[in-house]
Amino acid sequence: MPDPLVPAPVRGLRWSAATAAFQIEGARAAGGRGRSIWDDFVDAPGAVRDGSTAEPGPDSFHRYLEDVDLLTRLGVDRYRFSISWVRVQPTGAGGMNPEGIAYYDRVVDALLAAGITPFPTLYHWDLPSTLEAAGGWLARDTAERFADYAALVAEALGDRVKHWYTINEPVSTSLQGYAIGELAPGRQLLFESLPTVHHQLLAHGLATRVLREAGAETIGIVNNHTDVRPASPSAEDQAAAYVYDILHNRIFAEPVLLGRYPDIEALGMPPMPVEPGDLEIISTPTDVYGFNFYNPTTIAAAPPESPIPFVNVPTPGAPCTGFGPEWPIVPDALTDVLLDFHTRYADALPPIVIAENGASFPEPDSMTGPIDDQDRIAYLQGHIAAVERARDLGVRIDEYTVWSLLDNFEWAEGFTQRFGLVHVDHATGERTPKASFDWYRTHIEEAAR
Ligand code: GBH
Repeated sequence: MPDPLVPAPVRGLRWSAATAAFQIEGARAAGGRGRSIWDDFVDAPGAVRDGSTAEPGPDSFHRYLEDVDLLTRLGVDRYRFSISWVRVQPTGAGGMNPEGIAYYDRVVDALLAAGITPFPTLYHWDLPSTLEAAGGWLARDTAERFADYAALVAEALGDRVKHWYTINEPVSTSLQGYAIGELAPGRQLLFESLPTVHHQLLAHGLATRVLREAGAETIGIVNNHTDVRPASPSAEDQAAAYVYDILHNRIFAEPVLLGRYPDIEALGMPPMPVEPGDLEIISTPTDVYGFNFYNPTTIAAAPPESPIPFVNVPTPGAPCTGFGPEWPIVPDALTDVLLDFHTRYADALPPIVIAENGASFPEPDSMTGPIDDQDRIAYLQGHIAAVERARDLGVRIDEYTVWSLLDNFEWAEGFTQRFGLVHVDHATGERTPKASFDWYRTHIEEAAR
């Protein structure tokens, strides 16, 4: 009999690397693909820092076999990529576009042949433009459309794909896409954007049910979490940090895990458009909880005339990534936020999968020699150690995923930020592993011993 007081030996983490469709595929006009809000965003002059349109970039629509080869060399167990809604269902309604789904058939088959488990995300920010014209995530109907899309994809790939993420970082879409307009669809609705939170979570819940019905083994949402720190012990800064924690972390985690929203009306925000039964749908049990982490956030009270009650300020004493002071590097913050989840949500929290973690640093556009990205190696090493510390303290974490396999299209930053383990020449598509690629490969190898 095993001694119940001695914990069973903990199996090691699974290892993965991530990308997303719009960031790597290019080929926006290929194979009957429709338009998404990101096509509209990149085609609007001045919206993207370097004026780039995500093409050609890594051009994974044509070069996916090179990606699979890189993943094989890296030795990862799994690959997190995303499916472009508008390749599969060009207007966000109606039947399947055969040429679009054929691309994902090829990707999935190549991964399986290489012994790598596909773990796709159904939605990584590329909403069909037709649905945006009908209200986008402000419209409840978009959640129903998403469930239909999930059913189409599950029917086509579900015989081979058993692990699914539903929606990536609804917080980024709501806060940056609809509240302040830094990301597509570029709206500036401030607190009027809150229905987009509810409709994305509803979409997640509806899709979870569809995928379960279709025989999925692993389903999870992917939320981006941050460790929120008040800039000072003053009551004002603490109150501002409390509001930010609710808006960034808790309104996305709690409906999914606990079946309820934090009380945002008490904070003077408009109520969520919840209809009877919604919270049961949103809290449909999932198998994993996808958790993205990049940096902690230091929050101060905003001046009284500001329309939002908080400001993001630099984190004292922390080195920064290529994004500058808005991306401080503090690995301990990841341990803290994981422990916080573990104690706060306890049994309601399924095993965590770290679905993204990584950093961009200034690197040349064209290669003149090997890229010795010691800064990225230190970042990854520090954060993987932070995950291991949280596991040692009892947090259930099954998987760690690096963002990103490839340098890719970093949204409004265009090609100016490089997150890859692999350098990509965005003019030629040429891929060259960096020192961090070899470091991660060796880390995976050694972890398996
Ligand atoms: C994740 O977002 C995303 O899931 C992934 O697609 C992305 O590439 C990765 O992290 C790195 O950013 O300067 O206006 O472009 C994390 C949240 C959202 C933070 C985009 C940086 C840049 C805003 N990120 N944001 S902008």
